[in-house]
Amino acid sequence: MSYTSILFTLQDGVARLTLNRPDRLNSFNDVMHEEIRTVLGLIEQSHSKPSEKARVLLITGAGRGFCAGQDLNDRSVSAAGENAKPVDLGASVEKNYKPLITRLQNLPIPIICAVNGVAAGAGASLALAADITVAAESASFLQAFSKIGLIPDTGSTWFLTHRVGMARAMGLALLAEKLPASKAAQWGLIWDCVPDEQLMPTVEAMAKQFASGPSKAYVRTRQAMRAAMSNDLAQQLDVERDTMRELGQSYDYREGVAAFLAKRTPQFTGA
Ligand code: T3D
Repeated sequence: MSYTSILFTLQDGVARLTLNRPDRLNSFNDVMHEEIRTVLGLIEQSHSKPSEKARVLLITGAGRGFCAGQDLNDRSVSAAGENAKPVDLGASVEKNYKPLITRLQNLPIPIICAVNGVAAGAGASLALAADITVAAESASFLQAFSKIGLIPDTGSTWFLTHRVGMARAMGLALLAEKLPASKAAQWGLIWDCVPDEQLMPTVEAMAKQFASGPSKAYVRTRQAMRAAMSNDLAQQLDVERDTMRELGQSYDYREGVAAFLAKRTPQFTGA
């Protein structure tokens, strides 16, 4: 299948999605949203075909930016234009941005985001929606929304407050200053910041690890960690008990223990 706004491959369990509108810093337009929906569908369907099953999703951007959020050329209205019919941004969020994050969160595989350059607006939100976000040293995160009279969306109000606390989340949202990747890592907003030339080798090694790892344990880990954001300890201990009961029945658990005892590398299948 060929795409105009993204690149997509699925090989050896690794689904690679590259946002590909470099002249506009990979900002989102309707075509890009549609194409992303298509590939998320392919990833979801791949789970019914074990031979082509995606076991990790790696997202990055083409060119010097990661993603600059909504393409503002599609939002061009004169501030003074009395006759201009304003775009219903709520409808756009409902159609495009909300399902994007919901679907990513529900994918049954880990998601790695390689932030190769500036991540602004909904582009920053997309980067934060991954399970593991690694940024190049030259990259930055910008909650650009207040500069155009909006609030952080695409999950950013949630991701920011949960990851860096209210004081920093509020400062990022209201001041709309670029946060360098190194500071984002220091603050715990992302997993790591690496030298630019190390970005792709780092995430590719992680992707390989996930593609040959115990996939069921990964998906249950994502779910349990997210549940912990709203559960109390007693509820979370129940989540852990129930999940351990389930995973204790899995092939990968038996294989993991057998391999440990035999001092060999485990051959996980994701089953
Ligand atoms: O609308 C809805 O549906 C609701 C949902 C909204 C979600 C959102 O994401 S709202 C926020 C939208 N994004 C922004 O406000 C960010 C706008 N961009 C910037 O602030 C800056 O471009 C950056 C800080 C990201 C990067 O700055 P810099 O100096 O590195 O690059 P630049 O020169 O500004 O941009 C390079 C080119 O990309 C430039 O085009 P040109 O002059 O070379 O022809 C620029 O216009 C274009 N570009 C960058 N961001 C966007 C964009 N074009 C359209 N839309 C963009 N968002």
